Amino acid sequence: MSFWTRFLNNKEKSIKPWNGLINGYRDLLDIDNKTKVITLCEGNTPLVPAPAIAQACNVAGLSVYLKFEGANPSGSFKDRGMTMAVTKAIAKGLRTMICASTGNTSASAAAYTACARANGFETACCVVLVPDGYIALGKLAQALVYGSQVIQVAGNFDQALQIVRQLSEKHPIALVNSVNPDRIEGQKTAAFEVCDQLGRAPDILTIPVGNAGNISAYWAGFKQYYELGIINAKPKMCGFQAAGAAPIVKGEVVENPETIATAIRIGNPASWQMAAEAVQESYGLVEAVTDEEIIQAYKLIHAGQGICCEPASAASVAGLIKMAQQGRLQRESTVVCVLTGNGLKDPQTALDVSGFSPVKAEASMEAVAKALNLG
Ligand code: AN7
Repeated sequence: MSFWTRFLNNKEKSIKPWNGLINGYRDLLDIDNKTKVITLCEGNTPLVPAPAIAQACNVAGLSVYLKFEGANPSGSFKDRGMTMAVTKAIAKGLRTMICASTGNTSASAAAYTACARANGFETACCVVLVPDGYIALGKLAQALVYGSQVIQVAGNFDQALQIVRQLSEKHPIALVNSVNPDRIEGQKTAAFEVCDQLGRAPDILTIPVGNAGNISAYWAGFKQYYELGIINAKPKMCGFQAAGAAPIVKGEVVENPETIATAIRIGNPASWQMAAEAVQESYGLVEAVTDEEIIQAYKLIHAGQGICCEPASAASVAGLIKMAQQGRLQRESTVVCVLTGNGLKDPQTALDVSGFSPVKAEASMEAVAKALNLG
């Protein structure tokens, strides 16, 4: 059989149809067949081998992979939880979504609400509360252009979350923060994908921790695959908070969290308890990385690996490198670092840290050659 005959045979095409994670993992999720699915075909994100990061760790036989969640429709892992949360809210008859956000949850909620409008729920609308002045510009732009109502609160994320919790108790509004269990249910599919892509579970998963929903969701996913016998070991869950916003590491609420990684600028994580259990049950850890370590990792992920992530995401790689430096990685182990969001959301940080300024030149070959010192 010729190559082309095989290629054109549907069974051997390497691109398989993908209709979003609810359709992709329906049997493993809490959803029935009658529910109308609100999806932007999220999930199925790349798991990219990262030799430059493995090299930076300098541990014999270490394999490092990056789970690139920035490839989701709104540019972050939040879409996994949001397809589920908005689908379920709409099915319950709710039409107003609300969330507090450091930027990605709001972008995602706004996108999926627009998707609901497109799919027959014309009255669906979304309200987002964000800390004034502390979200990346791209995320603010997304919430606005997807058509949500944006309220900039003169306070931090933790205060905004308290407000939306109170509002959703008093009014028929769907709270789509990760305190909504549907969010965790959708987000656990990232753990399924990691195992499906690797053909096994990694030995270690490193992940940034903010409100602590995602680390809890991954652990739920790994446990489910283990109980089903799809994997025969579970990874150690290693979570990393920014040093200026590290309540779980310190064991106390941080009243005024501060970090360059605004996505994880959270001082009182809602899923604190669940995250602590994930870490304990998996023999993992939660530790802090400094803004400087985050920026070093952010540069390595971009210039060294060719992958575009936001500063908060780089905490997972910064944490891995720290573990390596402390001699806490076993040889021959397999690590997955979760890159939670797309770097394009925060071009200001990219410009600030890149250390290069563009050179201006006249539009002629000679001028450009001169600028390049080509003689
Ligand atoms: C890129 O959008 O909390 O520990 O309001 O945007 O599950 O909170 C974002 C969190 C990591 C932390 N990386 O995840 C929000 C919000 C990125 C993020 C986290 C967030 P959780």
